[in-house]
Amino acid sequence: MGLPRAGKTVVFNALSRAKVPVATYSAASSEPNLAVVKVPDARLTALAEMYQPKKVTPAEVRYVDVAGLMQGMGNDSQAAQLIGQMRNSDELLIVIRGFTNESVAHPLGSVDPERDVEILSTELLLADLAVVEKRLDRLEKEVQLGKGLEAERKQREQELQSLQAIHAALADGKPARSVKLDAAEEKTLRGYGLLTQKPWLILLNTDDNGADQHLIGRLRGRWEEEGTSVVAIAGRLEMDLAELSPEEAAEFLAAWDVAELALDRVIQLSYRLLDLISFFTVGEDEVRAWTLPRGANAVDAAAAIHTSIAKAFIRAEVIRYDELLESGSLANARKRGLLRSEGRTYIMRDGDVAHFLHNA
Ligand SMILES: Nc1nc2c(ncn2[C@@H]2O[C@H](COP(=O)(O)OP(=O)(O)OP(=O)(O)O)[C@@H](O)[C@H]2O)c(=O)[nH]1
Ligand SMILES: [Mg+2]
Repeated sequence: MGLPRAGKTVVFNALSRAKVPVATYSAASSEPNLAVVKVPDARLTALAEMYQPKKVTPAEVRYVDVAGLMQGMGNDSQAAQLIGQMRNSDELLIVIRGFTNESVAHPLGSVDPERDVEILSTELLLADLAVVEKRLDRLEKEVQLGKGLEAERKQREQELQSLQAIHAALADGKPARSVKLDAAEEKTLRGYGLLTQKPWLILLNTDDNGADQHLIGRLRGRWEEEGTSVVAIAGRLEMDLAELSPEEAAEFLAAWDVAELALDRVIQLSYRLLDLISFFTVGEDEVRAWTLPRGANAVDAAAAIHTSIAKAFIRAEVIRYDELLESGSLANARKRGLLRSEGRTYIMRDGDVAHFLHNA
């Protein structure tokens, strides 16, 4: 998301290696563009080299490229549709215009990335405030009436308290995610899809010659905290490079004196901000990365592969991917005692290679 003509579609094309037409003029269509992007992962590549499997399956991130958000867009139907599309996401990738381009007018007349993040942040806070106030109104009445069973009343009171805390934060200009909630409260509130509860990746879309490091420093100072990251990408350059073969792209990078594309880092960052971990399964048929929320246990991991494996779970054989690489094979790792046998409650760690024994 971002202001009109910030280069959202350009960044989307770069990330997804897609070729959605880019408008020189604001042509905000209400149909979002969708792309599924494979997450680059050096660990998966190394495991694939070891196993030479028929198939390598990386983790995926789904990107949605939406229309521009205008300041004070208010309640018209286009704004409502846009906000709705954002509410359904797990994370917001906020594209900020950092490039100068005489032929593309900035909707506010000048290029000023710090101002633009403030404006967008305010719009997102206001959108959340509207949702929270509406819900608070109803909830307060319901709590007063005190209908229902004891458990229901308790739950409503709990929700009221959480919402009041979030309301106070929002009114104070702070995101909903700044309010610490326990897991149960967070789950209840997640249903509202609050935009300031989601992690944000603030992406400065720069000129071809890269980012002003002072500006990046100031943006990081102002915005970086748990659940928010700032990163720069030369959107148009990377979109053009993403269309070339790897060899041609390497030549270009050398000519432009650019060390590497930001693209892969952006994809990895957008994955990591969600507090997900990857575990791997290996074999001659397939080497694959699987995605889990941090804190998931061995049965959750089995369920990610198939519910029948989780149901018939006996135990998991687990090894860290670097230990497996060092050992050269699972058989060697077993001989060296590195292959651990773990039960249902084992908490999966990022980079585990797992094999599940089951009686399904
Ligand atoms: N020079 C330069 N121009 C860019 C860059 N990124 C985008 N543009 C130009 O800015 C214009 C708008 O880019 P889009 O990607 O369509 O912007 P958008 O945010 O998707 O715009 P809307 O969807 O209309 O809100 C296009 O003419 C792009 O070529 C960039 O990094 N450098
Ligand atoms: Mg666009």
